[in-house]
Amino acid sequence: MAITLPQLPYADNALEPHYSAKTIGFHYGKHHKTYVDNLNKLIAGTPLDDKPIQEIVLAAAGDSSRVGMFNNSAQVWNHTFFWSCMKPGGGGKPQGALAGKIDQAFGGCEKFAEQFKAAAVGRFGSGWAWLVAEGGVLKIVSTANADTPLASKQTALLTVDVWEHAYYLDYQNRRPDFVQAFLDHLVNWDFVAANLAKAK
Ligand code: MN3
Repeated sequence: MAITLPQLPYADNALEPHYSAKTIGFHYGKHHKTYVDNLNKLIAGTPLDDKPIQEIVLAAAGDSSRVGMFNNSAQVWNHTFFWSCMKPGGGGKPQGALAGKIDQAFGGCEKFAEQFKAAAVGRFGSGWAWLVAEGGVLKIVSTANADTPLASKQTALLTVDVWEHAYYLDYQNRRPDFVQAFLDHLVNWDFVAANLAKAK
């Protein structure tokens, strides 16, 4: 069994009141865990069963015989990444080199926030909004369902999960309010800056 559910980087109630322990209980404890369990069934006894999660995602991406493996592995990777994109007392403004790159790409962090929110709110149905680096340039993209920038050779810097399971218990149908709270109170800019430092 190669893939395990990673530990959350904080206590399940640490993001309250913006993201409740109840939501974490279902989102991490049920949804994320189910992707891990499903993936382990799909890779058992195959050459991928001792491979790291990134390798499984890339091996399954674009392979029509491995759609289930792609969906479950990408969701495992996306969720693990998403938990680190938040921290207690997060939000505020990016600093240093990251702030410079954001200014360059979007014309300031307020403009970035507007465009990121528009991508998250405008994603029809289930999916994700991302800040990515590609060829040294920052971009905002959104992906449907399990799709991930990892499969598009983009370096993920930040993501927000906009599947209904990510926000419905706390925000019901108000996805824009969830994304605003994510930006104002939850984003872990130190994690984003560390991802940028590793980007090619
Ligand atoms: Mn989710």
